[in-house]
Parts: sequence; structure tokens; C-alpha cells
Amino acid sequence: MRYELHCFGESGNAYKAALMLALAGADWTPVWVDFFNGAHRSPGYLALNPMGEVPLLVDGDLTLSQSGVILTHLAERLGRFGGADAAERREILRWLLWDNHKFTATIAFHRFLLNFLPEAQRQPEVIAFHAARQKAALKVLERHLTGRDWVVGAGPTIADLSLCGYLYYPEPFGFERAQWPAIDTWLTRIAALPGWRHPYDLMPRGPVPTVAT
Ligand SMILES: N[C@@H](CCC(=O)N[C@@H](CS)C(=O)NCC(=O)O)C(=O)O
Repeated sequence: MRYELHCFGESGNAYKAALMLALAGADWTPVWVDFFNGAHRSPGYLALNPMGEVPLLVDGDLTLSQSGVILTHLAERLGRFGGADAAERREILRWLLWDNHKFTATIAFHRFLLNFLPEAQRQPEVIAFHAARQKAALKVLERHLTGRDWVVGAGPTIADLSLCGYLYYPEPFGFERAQWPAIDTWLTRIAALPGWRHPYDLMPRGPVPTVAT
């Protein structure tokens, strides 16, 4: 196998990289991380990624973390989804940074609090805080996608793959596609790309200790 992606099915951050590999038709294999039992904090994993985060890409001698770095690296290596010119690449970086800071960061945490944190530890004020920030971030993306097909330029790029990372998951986290028409049609457009697969079809899953009913 050419690429190894350390991942787990519930990780939208890992899905960004897995989707890139799938859409590009790359030769890759997923390596399951037992995240819900703390495998990302084990000495062995920390030796690979001192940040203790998933995803992690192994490409020969190179070991990379941070989905934005992995996506950028794969775009260069595979010659896909990297943008048409320097101006587009700059714009892609802008959206990757915003995604990591404001969009995915909020959505991923909100979904985690609502679905994976043991119920006894859930705090309504914290959940409400994240719900409000998620709504504000969704508004930004909805406005940007209104009247355009892709986040940057005239075709799909890694900016799309990064931003869509959490938006196909079925667990409830206050995101109803019907309420966000531009995002909804954009997600349909991405899902129509040849090679697209749902996160739970692309990455392995193990037992999850706590899932909301
Ligand atoms: N900005 C990072 C975020 C990665 C991230 O937060 N991954 C989660 C799993 S989806 C994680 O490993 N969290 C462990 C932790 O925060 O301790 C990326 O895009 O790769």
C-alpha cells in the first residue's frame, strides 16, 4: 500500500483525508485508531504524532498530521483538487484555516458533546455555546456558497473536502441540511463526484462507549 491513514470512522477530520484518497483513486489503507479507548494518547501513537490527534498519514518516510497539511500534501502528490493557480491556492489556504479554526472546530466539538460524551458530563450551557457558534459558522458558509458551485474556483478543491468533513454524519448535532439550501446542494454536488463514499463506508469503526439514543 502506498498511503496509510490512521483514522476512525467517527472522525470527520480523518474523513477529509480519506475522501481525498478515495476521490483521487489513490492506493491507501486505513489503520484504525481506537480513539474512544484513548489510543491516540498511547506512547506508541504519540511517538508518531506528539499532538495526539487523528488523522495521521504515512507516505513512505513521511508521517504527517493536521488534515489541512495532509490534504495539501496529497493535492501536490496526486495532482488533484489543489487549485488552478497561485491565487486559488491562497484562497484554499484561507478556507482551510477558517475551517480548522471556526467551522470544523465548532461542529466537531458540538457533535462530540451531544453524541459521544457520557450523558452525566454534558453541560447544557456548554452545548448551547457551541450550538450558537455552529450556527454562525454555517451562516458564513451558506452565504459564500450562495450562487457558487464550489468553495474556491470553478471546480472541487481540498477546501470543499475539508469543509464537508462533518456534514454527512447521521448523528444529530443541530445541522439540518434542508435549513441550509446552498450547503445542501453543495453536499449533493460533492457526493456526486466519482469515487465519493460516506465516512462510515470509508473508514473502520469500533465499539463506541457512549452513543446518545
Ligand atoms: N486540526 C486537526 C484536528 C484534529 C482533531 O482534533 N482530531 C480529533 C479526532 S476527530 C482528535 O484527535 N482529538 C484528540 C484530542 O483533541 O485530544 C486536524 O484537522 O487534523
